[in-house]
Amino acid sequence: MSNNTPVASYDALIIGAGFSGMYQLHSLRDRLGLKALVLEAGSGVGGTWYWNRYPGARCDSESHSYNYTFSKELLAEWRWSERYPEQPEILRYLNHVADRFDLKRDIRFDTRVTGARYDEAANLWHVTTETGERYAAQYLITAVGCLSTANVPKIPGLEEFAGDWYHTGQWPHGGVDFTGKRVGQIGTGSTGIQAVPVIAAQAGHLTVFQRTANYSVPAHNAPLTPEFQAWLDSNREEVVQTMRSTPNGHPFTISERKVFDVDAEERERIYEAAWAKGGLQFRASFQDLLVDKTANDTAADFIKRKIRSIVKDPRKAAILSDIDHPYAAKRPPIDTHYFEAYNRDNVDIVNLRAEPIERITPNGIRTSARDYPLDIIVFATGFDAMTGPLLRLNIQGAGGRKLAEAWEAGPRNYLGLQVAGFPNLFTITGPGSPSVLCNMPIAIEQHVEWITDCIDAMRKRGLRRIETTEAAMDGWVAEVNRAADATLLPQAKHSWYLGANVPGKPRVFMPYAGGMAHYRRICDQVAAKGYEGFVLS
Ligand code: N01
Repeated sequence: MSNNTPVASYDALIIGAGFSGMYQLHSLRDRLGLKALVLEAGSGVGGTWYWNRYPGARCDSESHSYNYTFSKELLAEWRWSERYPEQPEILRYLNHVADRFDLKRDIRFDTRVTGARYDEAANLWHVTTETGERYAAQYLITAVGCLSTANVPKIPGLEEFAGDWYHTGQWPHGGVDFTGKRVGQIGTGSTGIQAVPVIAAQAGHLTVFQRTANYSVPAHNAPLTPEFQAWLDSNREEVVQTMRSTPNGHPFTISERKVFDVDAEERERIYEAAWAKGGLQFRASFQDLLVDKTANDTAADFIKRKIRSIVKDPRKAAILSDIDHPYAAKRPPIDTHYFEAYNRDNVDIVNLRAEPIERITPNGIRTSARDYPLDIIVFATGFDAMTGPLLRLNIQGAGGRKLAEAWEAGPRNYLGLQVAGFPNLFTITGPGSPSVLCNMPIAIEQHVEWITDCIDAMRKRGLRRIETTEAAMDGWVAEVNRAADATLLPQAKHSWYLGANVPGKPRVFMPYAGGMAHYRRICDQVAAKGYEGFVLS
């Protein structure tokens, strides 16, 4: 970057043009009248839905809940086609929103942020991009998502592989032709479980390399009927209210009954009905599934039995049902014929716990037991979640202190929104926020509206700087830990919630597990008390 490059000045810079960045732009520009700009690495809007174009990519939230709720007109005019929206349809929706609110004129595409530095004297954030552009603004708002930094494991030999390899989160826009190919897929998280049946239907042969067996519940995707749409049209307000009042931001409520309130026969009937209905609400069948291990065991046992009854080959069934963590302690996937795919002759599973990967050779994958010749390797290996997208921005706060240093032992912040020493920086869906434990658009809207209200309040009072304190961060970190420890979530030792999927990453439970509605109340109280825990000047 040349120091002669002119600096473009704004009131606020927003990084990322996904669900959060788009709404943040609309709020600051059209509600507060600020001069705001979004810097976006991709060539279009969409964030997650711009990059994740892998086979089978579909949202696990039901379509009628996976949209913005801030505009009644927008809610009324958009029609989803299926129970769970597919990636291209979500991307169409986000483009529709961008066009409807004329957002694209204030988004710089193909612009990857490579550095952000706070200038204390001027109370300005200086932002630089890969192509050497320079921007300055009073407020810097990251809208980079929680799962946008691909985790490609450092397996020796990858660079020598003679075939093609892809990470699901960086999928080629033109797609990948698997016809007749020998495909190896590493990873059986939500992504891998969506991809397997679609790849299997096209590939010559698919070998799935599984490190940790996973639960999954059928999605039962289907076209939305005119009857459902009519019901939705007349119950929209209620649906939105339900989403805003439930812990996970979904349009269904969690049952008040506990697992052992009913006898074994009744419990089985309830699980069968939830299985037949499908989707994430399986875990809402009882209120204590995520807090009582003995209660959770009943759901875990039910799903393991389902896996063994679906998968015909006892060897494959044993590998797939050998699950070592409580149900939903890792993000629970939902699927479209995932376990059924293993009944195909062209699909096999390798248990990496029994035969770990040793290296990648020019011809494929070598485990401790044998070589698997492959033409294509698909890495469905997830992300450097929550902290990864923020740390790669190279953020430096007051006194040149790097965010990477401040977070050396794991993320510390207040409400998931601000870090002491980094004034006027807001992190939408940062670590310590409910975000990934919630239906994302609901979590995002709350953050964006809170940040917008905060900036509005500051401007009305003639204030120019907001910064949280170490004490407020200590209190919030303790609250994040308390909330996590009240659940079974930390018991899944290898989950990305704990950063365990990335070697060397500090093991800290990152999302706030206290529930979205509770979190919203805390944030509202903080604002009502004049932004308690923040210093404003
Ligand atoms: O990633 P993951 P994901 N060797 O981290 C394995 C959201 N999402 O992309 O469990 C071998 O869950 C890893 O094994 P292990 C959702 O929030 C949403 O699937 O670490 N295997 C695991 O099996 C989700 O939770 C939707 O032992 C390795 C897999 O790769 C989040 O994104 C759809 C390995 C990674 O699973 C991330 O899901 C999809 C290695 N070195 C995703 N490294 C929708 O709602 C990793 N693995 C649409």
